[in-house]
Amino acid sequence: MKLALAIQTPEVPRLVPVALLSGTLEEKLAKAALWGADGVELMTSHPAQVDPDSMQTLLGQYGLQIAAVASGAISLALGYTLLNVDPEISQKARARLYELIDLAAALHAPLVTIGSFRGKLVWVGEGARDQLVEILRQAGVYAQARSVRIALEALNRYEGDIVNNHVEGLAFLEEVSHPALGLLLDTYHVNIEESSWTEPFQRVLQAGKLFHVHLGDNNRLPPGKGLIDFPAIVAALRRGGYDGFLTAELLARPDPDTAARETLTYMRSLLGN
Ligand code: LER
Ligand code: MN
Repeated sequence: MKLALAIQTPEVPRLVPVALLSGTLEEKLAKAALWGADGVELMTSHPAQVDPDSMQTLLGQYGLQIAAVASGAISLALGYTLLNVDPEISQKARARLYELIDLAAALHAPLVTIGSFRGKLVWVGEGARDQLVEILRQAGVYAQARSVRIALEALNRYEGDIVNNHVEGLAFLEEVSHPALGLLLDTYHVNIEESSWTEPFQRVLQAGKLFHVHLGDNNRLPPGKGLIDFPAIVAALRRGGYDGFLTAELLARPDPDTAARETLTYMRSLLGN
């Protein structure tokens, strides 16, 4: 298992509350490498503005991999969501999703993540679920042709109204029925919606659908600062053969650098590497 930090790219017009590390992009990457991360997860709002060549050069300079290209900054900073009351905004979000996939392909990143960027069923009403199924199936076809996968995040009930937990996630994936689609489990959301620390990870791994993991304690502080049983979760991931990334995506408290450092120190001690 590899450790990554979620960071926002320079063009995002406002601070993303769960993005880590301070400074310029290069300073962020230097700190990530210095403090022992294997990679970064890029939160971008304008994927077409990110130059993949200079990004790859910088990453290579610091020996970092890309864990994922994330969509959260698009909904947060621009209000674009795949499901939206305004069909024009939905269309813009869809175009952005294809740009995220293009960027992931250009960077050889394994996946694109979709959390709050999906929007809400309640905003659209009748037909919304089928609409999302169709959007994701078509995006899956586009992604697969570019060797990119899409990880749909199980989001807590206060942030989403479709796929709140792993059972709903696996059922939704059956509807989408495309191999490029899988699940992202975020320990912060698991804490709110699930009844076991280990079962969600075990079940999704058994289904071959655990594409990605986000880390944050129950209070969204670094792992080890709250109540979540991270040793049990890491053991379950190990037993299930998970060899992907664990990305820290948590509140920048007391500041974005300390939160990143504390996460890496604690998680390295758990992983024993
Ligand atoms: C938001 O709570 C979250 O976990 C992100 O990964 C999705 O936008
Ligand atoms: Mn998350």
